[in-house]
Amino acid sequence: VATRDAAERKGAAGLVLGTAGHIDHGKSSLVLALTGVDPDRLPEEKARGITIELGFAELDLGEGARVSLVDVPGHDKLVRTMVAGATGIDLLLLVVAADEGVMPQTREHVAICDLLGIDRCVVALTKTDLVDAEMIELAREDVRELLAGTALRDAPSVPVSARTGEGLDDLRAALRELACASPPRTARTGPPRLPIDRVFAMRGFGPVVTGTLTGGALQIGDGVEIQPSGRQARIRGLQVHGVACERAAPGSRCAANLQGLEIADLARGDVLTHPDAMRSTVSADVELVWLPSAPNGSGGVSIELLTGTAERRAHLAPIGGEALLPGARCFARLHVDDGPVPLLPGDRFIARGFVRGPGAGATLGGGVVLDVAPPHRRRSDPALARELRVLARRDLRDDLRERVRRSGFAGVGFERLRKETGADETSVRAMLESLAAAGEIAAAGARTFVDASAVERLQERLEAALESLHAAEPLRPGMPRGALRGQLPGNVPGEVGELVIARLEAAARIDVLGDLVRRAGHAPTLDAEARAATERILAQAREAGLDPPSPRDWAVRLGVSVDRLRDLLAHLERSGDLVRAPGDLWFDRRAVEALRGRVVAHLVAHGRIDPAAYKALTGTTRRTTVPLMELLDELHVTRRQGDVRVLRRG
Ligand SMILES: Nc1nc2c(ncn2[C@@H]2O[C@H](COP(=O)(O)OP(=O)(O)OP(=O)(O)O)[C@@H](O)[C@H]2O)c(=O)[nH]1
Ligand SMILES: [Mg+2]
Repeated sequence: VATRDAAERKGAAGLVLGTAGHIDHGKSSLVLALTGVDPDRLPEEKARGITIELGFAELDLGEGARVSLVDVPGHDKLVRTMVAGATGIDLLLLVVAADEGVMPQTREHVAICDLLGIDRCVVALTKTDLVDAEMIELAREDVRELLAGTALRDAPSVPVSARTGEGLDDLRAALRELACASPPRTARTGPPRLPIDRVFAMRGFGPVVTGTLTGGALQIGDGVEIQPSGRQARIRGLQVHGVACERAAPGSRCAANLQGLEIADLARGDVLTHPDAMRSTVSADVELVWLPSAPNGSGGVSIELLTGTAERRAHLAPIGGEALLPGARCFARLHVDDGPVPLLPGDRFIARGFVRGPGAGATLGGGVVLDVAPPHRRRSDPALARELRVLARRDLRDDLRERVRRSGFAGVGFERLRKETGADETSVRAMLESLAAAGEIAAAGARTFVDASAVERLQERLEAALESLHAAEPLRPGMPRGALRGQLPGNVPGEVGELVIARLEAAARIDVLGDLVRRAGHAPTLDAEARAATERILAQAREAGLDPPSPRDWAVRLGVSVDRLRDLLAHLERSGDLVRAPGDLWFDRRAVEALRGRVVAHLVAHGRIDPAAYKALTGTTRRTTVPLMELLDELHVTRRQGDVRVLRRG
């Protein structure tokens, strides 16, 4: 408990601040001056005087505000590492050396941060000890121009020197103000996601992974899954900024010691999450910003995809357009060439080319993921762009509404909706309930959801099917439930079919009688010919008494088909004039009732009746006596006991 409190006090539930800026502009020196921690810890970093790997420290901004600090490299060959660091940050510390002003990686880093949706920033105009006030103002103006077209345009700039310490308090104050005013940029709901930026072994304890945690919290003992491999492990230990803790909250720099995996099972770029929380994909629909400095990409462009801490070769192609136009914002389909990548809607990504350009280095664009399970539609299909406009609102209700709508007659399961949206279970459930209450979607069974207008179309289909049955065969009382469901399109699952029938019944559009379904109020009707036929059947049944002909013989006698006769017999059974017995026999109802009276009287007198006595009571042969004995059993008059029948109690 003590360690957990320590971790939470130390900004575990706080925000992540990241540096950015051109090589050698003093990012790491500033981190050291602010925190007392040198983020450049590798011997190679010391020897070359540059940052190579991401560095981490905890920054106390005073007045209880603490943030995690991620220091990135400025080298133009290490932009991928910069993106991996910037991906988890909430706030930006843009470092510009006052003696040099805006330089190529200042531009590229700013473009990347803008594409990542980072909109809270403080600019540190550093190395002020080397220049006069005029140079500081020139640098300030330079930065203002650079930020003008971005979401960072209102960032305050603070002159500072890491060497003399001048301006550090002002910088701290500006950062504190920013931290207190800012909501987190990365998700604090949904499944925990730790995009892994480092993997190493702890002797005797197995592998450790580090990253900036977003989404939900992680706890010691949690079962976890590595994406995209799907490998499972358990969290044996957790640290936030080097302090052991029970639980790491989203928005913290965290290290997790894993049980059940080898170092070789893990790599930078993987995502640690809860089991079954999300899946990886090789295609996604995205909202793309193509930088003004990027080339015209007609048909599609091969890119290097950077998302989270992952790097992939990929392909981007415009949706609903012919080309990726410089300066355009459009929808695009992303295809990952070398293996699935763990993504959720709302995730940001950077697209880089393979040559360095004058504007933002090799960075061509970037954007936000809208759909990690894109439908199989042509990119030119206008419906695709229409759906993406809805998903681009990034509103869970609209998102779920659209996913249920496009699932059509098939509907979509709860688990799939949860995984495709990346929202937590409670919110998804609540939102679906509210959509159902509003009549926009319908729940089929416990976990399938289908669009309300799709259900209506299916209702119409079934009503029409019943209508044409009644018109074609007025004698038929209805359609068996299974046959009726068979009238639905093949992709309609059973629970949706049942929902449609239940809705029609609730709306009193149909009557369900046992296994039979009919249009509400439909009564079998007889035409003149059928009426005449039934009258002849009834007369002959009365005459035959307990010895009626088989349906086959009867059909011949009446000169109708066996099917037709069966329809007529079934009709007379429903009307109560005939009684059907096992063995495909139809008896006159009154003859059966008379027999029942005789059998009961016999049993009252003798307690039991054997087959010979039964035959005497029916006055017929075995052909009809055995079915009649079974019929009275079925009617709960008698009960079989060995070779004899006895009276059923009650
Ligand atoms: N005079 C002066 N020199 C500084 C100041 N800040 C940093 N330096 C020097 O600038 C050089 C680069 O500093 P770093 O902090 O390593 O720069 P960086 O931005 O982290 O570099 P990369 O991480 O490689 O992109 C070092 O020699 C520092 O001593 C400052 O405020 N004044
Ligand atoms: Mg550095």
